[in-house]
Order: sequence, then C-alpha cells, then structure tokens
Amino acid sequence: FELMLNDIVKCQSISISPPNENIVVNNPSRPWWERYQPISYKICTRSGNENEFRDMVTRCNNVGVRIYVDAVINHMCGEGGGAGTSSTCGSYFNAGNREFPAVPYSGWDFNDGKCKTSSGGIESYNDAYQVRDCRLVGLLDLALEKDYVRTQIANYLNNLIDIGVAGFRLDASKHMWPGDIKAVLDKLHNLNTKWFPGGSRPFIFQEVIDLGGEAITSSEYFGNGRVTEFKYGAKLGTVIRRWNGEKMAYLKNWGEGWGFMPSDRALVFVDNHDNQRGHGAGGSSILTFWDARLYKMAVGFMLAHPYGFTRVMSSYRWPRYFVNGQDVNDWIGPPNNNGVIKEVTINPDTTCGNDWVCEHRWRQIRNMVIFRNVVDGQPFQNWWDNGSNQVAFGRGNKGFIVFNNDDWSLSTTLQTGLPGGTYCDVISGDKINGNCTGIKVYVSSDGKAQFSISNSAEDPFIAIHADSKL
Ligand code: AAO
Repeated sequence: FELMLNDIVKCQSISISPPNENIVVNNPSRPWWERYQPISYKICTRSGNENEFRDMVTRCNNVGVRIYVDAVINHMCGEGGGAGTSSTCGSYFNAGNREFPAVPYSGWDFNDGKCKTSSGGIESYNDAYQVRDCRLVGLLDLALEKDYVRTQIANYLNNLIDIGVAGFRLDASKHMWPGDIKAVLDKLHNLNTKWFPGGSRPFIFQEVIDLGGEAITSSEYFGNGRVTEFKYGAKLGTVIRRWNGEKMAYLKNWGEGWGFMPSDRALVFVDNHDNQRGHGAGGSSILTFWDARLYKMAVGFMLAHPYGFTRVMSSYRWPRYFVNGQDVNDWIGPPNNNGVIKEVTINPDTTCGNDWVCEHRWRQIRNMVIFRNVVDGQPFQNWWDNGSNQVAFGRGNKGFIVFNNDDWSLSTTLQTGLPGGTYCDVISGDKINGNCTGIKVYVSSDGKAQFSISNSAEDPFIAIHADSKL
C-alpha cells in the first residue's frame, strides 16, 4: 500500500484492490484475479500487511483523501482451490471441505445445499435464484442469510472502518440478495470520528452488471447505496469509436435519457479492472489507455458531464496477446520482480515508471478532475453540436468544453456561459504561475468565444473553467 502525496492531493478518494488475505495461484503465475478469492479477513496481501494499510489510510485521511475498499464478501476461493497454506498470509484452508479456519468458516456457512443447479454453479443469468445461490465461476458461495456469516463479514468491514476507510465497493453484489446486503450494512459502525463527522455512514457502491435482458436489475439495489452503471462505458465507447452509426451529437440527452439509472444512484466509469481486459461486461467497445487518444476524450466527457458519481481508472501495462480476438494474457498481474510488486516510480516528466500507466496523472485527465470539482453543482447548458461529432457544452458560468471527433476541422463561435476574459485550455496545457502552457481562449463580455480544433490535434478537445482564467 503506497500512494504518493503528489497524486492524492488531486483526487478526493481512492478505490483500492481487495486488502484481505487471498489464495496464491501459481498456474498461471500470480494472476491479478487471485485477489478475488478470499482465504481470510486478515489484511495481508501482496500490497502489504495491516500495519502498512493503517499507515496508508492514516496518511491519506490526514490530507483529506478517502479510501474505499473493494469488499469481496459473496464468496471465498474457487471450489478447486485445494488444501494447504498457499495463501498470502499462510493461513490454512481446505476448499474441498469448505474449511477456512482463519475466519472461521465451515461447510455450514456455504450455499451448497441451497443452490438448485446440478453443477452447483450459475448456469443461467435468467434465473435470479441461481445467480444468487449458486457459485459464480466456481467460487464457494457464502450463505449470507446466516447471521453468523453476516457477523464475520461485518467484523471484517468494521475493522476497516475503525482503521479509517470511508466506504466499500461491494464486489459481485448481483450474486447476493439485496436484503442480505442490507443486513450486513446494518451491522456496520459509523465512520471513524478522528476524520469524519459523528454519525457518518460508509459510502457504498455495489457492483451489479445490468446491461438489460437478465433476471436481476440494478434498481433492486438502490436501497443499499449506489450501483455501478455498466451501460455508461459500453455506450460511451461505442459513441466515441463511432460504431453502429453513433455520433457525439446524440450525447445531448446523455444520462437517464439513454436509459441509464437515476444519476444520484449511479457509479460511472469509462473502463474498470475487468472490462479493460475482456472480463466482466461491456465487450470490445470499452475504451482503455491502450486507445489513449479516444480514451482521453471519453474520460474528459465523463468528467465534464454532470451524470453520476465518477471514477477514473489507474492501470498497469501488460503484454497483450490476441488470439482470435481474445487477449490470452488477460490474467497477467501487476508489474513484479519474482512475485514482489514493483514500486510506482515517478519519471522526470511526472508520468509513472515500471509499467504503471497512472492514467490519473495524465495532464488531460488530472485537469478534468479539477474541472469537475470546479463546476460541481452547476447546470448542464449551452449545448451545441454540428449534427455529427463536434459537440460542446457548459456547466453554468464555471466551465465549458468542446470536442471535435469528426474527420474535419472545427472552427466556430460558441456561447460559453463564462465571464469575459482569457482562459487557459487545460487539455493542451496548464495554467502555471498565471501563464498558460497551452492554447489560450478569449471569451468576450457576452460569453462568446471562437474555437478552432484540428481533427489531427494530439487531443481534439478544449476545456476551460473558472480556475483556468488567466
Ligand atoms: C478465476 C478464473 C475462473 C475460475 C475461478 C475460480 O478465471 O476460470 O473458475 O477463478 O477458480 C475475477 C476474474 C475471474 C476470476 C475471479 C476469481 O474476473 O476470471 O475467476 O476473479 O479469481 C460476472 C459477475 C461480476 C464479476 C464478473 C467478472 O456478475 O460480479 O463476472 N465481477 C467481479 C470482479 C471480478 C471478479 C469477481 C467479481 C469475482 O470485478 O474481478 O472476478 O470476485 C454476464 C453477466 C455478468 C457477468 C458476466 C461475466 O455479462 O451479466 O453478471 O459478470 O457475464 O461472466 C454481454 C452481456 C452481459 C454479459 C457479458 C459477458 O455484454 O450483455 O450481461 O456479455 O457474457
């Protein structure tokens, strides 16, 4: 667990990988996904132990950066996980006998008796009972209807809350009954008053993949907290790639107008750790750092637009290798030396080394996070489009953004809604000591400004906001 202060002062919160003890998978060698196979609730993984975790959370909270934990509570390791101590903290387990003495869990604590499929696994997503009572890709399914199981989970989450975390991503929420999740949440402590106002509750976002057409819908989970909106990244990728006749002009009613859940329920993102490598859902339209130019536009659009609670991805590079359109290296874990995760080094140009991509440090993305904070609460207005892939919109009198995703240049005068003055485009540069290292935009006293964006620009979009005024 290591975060750099330079990074964290720009974010408001960070969502981290599961911090609890997991199985060690050696075939393939230490895949990233081994962390989704819990062995115990000890804080003890390749990212560090409990003391190191406490240190990180304390340092982050002290500078106002919140930590959200990825909570894997639907299941333990896979049914074929074997027996022994091949776990990140050396705790003994026996997957075949359903024994996890370091929690402890035994056969009584799993859904083997409740699941009605002959394989014991989920065979159809059209049957809500299977999805919630049977094994997801063979992962041993915990019986969350039991108060004993709920209590073990709540003890784990309360330990994290007491350390200072601000909330949780509930992994595989679709595979748990909403009422069982609620029963666990009802057992949780208030947040630590060392950093949070008395009575503060943990921020909850549930991972539910609902692209439509299945038995389970996102809305069943609204009572427990926010829910991931997977349609968002899938659709935005399709639009920015201009697939299926989509164009940016159609984004005028982006949000609920596209059939998404209510904005105040949605957790949105362009890509996540699954669909950036073909796991989970969203398919090939998903944009990632591998398609950097389009990716920056998509993340820029997301951060400028008021819909949803936004999350930015931060990744590592891995050697992609496609066979019949499938990346056979989709399992490869973080950069490491003989299994030890490599440090996140910082290059002189502020990017990251050691194959860490650090999208959150890319100027265009970092500056759009600032844009989002500056325009927070401002209405979506002054929409303009050319009927194709040139669009623009503002956020009250605080910010304005223009995109050119067409194959020809954009040159036009637009109403920005901003007070007159000279603004620094935070995509092509930064405002540093009152000067602009990028394009300057002149807004006249009536709020209008002239924009020119070549279709071959490195980044074919421009963003200005109240704090980028020179
Ligand atoms: C690993 C191995 C497995 C092995 C297992 C146990 O890969 O071969 O059987 O261990 O030994 C991650 C990895 C898994 C890994 C697992 C445990 O992704 O490969 O298994 O760790 O190590 C479903 C769930 C969703 C889940 C997603 C990956 O609903 O919750 O699968 N995401 C989370 C995490 C993820 C993690 C787990 C859960 C498990 O983010 O990292 O798994 O803790 C449909 C359903 C979705 C379903 C997908 C994929 O999606 O709707 O609910 O997600 O299928 O199975 C169209 C449809 C869309 C559909 C999609 C894909 O787009 O519109 O609905 O196609 O078919």
